[in-house]
Amino acid sequence: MPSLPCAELHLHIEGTLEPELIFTLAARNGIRLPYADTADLADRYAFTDLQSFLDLYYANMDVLRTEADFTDMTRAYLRRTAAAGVRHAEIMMDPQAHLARGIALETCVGGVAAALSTSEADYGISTSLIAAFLRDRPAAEALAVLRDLLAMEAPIIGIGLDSAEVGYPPSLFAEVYDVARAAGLKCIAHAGEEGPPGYVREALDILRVDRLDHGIRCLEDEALVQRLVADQVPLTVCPLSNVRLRAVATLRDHPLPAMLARGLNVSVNSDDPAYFGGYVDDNFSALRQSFGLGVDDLATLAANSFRSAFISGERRAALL
Ligand code: ES4
Ligand code: ZN
Repeated sequence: MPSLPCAELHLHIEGTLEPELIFTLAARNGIRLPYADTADLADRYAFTDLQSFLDLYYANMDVLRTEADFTDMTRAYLRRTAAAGVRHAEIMMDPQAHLARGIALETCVGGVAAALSTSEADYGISTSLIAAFLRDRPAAEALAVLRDLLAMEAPIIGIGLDSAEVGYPPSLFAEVYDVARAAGLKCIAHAGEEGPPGYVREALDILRVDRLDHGIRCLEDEALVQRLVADQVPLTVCPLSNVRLRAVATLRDHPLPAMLARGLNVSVNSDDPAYFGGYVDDNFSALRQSFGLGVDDLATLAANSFRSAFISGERRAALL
């Protein structure tokens, strides 16, 4: 089956670190890993919820030390996702996770941005960068990092909000989003992954997001669904992620077909492909297998990804 051309809008670059690259970077940086080999590491990818994944995700990032490490990770993702059919990617990174380990913003942002700056020439993929803030750390820290990113004129087009959701409602980050919006940045946030529909409402009403990551729990609130449909708010859905983190029991239980049927603006994305069983093409294959999605639904999902991307009309026309 040929890959479906699409845009990837929900992707954590640190979640693309494959076991092989983790071992390569550890060796390069003289780091001893607590795993015997890549198979031993991969055996630990049996997650029970979001936090059980995040613990491993943050631990494995420790192999990222130099600007070249960030560049190599990003280039590996671009190479793989080009084969998946991705023509445009809006890539999130977690600066605070690196700052907390003593890695400078210039190193982590500069390393990822270096790979993105030549993505079109190297891989035929247009790209942009989104700085995500960790909602389980203080909002004051997020605000300080945002101000640093603005001061250094980091090449970001927007901000996101990720990490442990329950107990950390969007409203905590109102000021961060106000500053970002005033600076001309797009506003995106994870909401309704593990958190309740009320968090989706807060992301809309208080953070005034342009796009929502996940949002699947919106279905528990009919009035909220109607609002999301009316406004065509983009929802970046990640089916294999939801299965691996047990937001849904099995892929057959995934609400994506129901969301499509309701007329929600949903796209298919890979989230943390190295951890969740695959890239965008793998997500589409699994959806085809579980639901037998027809060409109309697949075309809608691809079209939704392009119309929900933060790109010029000119670039969109070239992609369609
Ligand atoms: C994440 Cl799946 C997911 N949810 C929330 N935060 C994240 N960071 C990386 N992957
Ligand atoms: Zn995510």
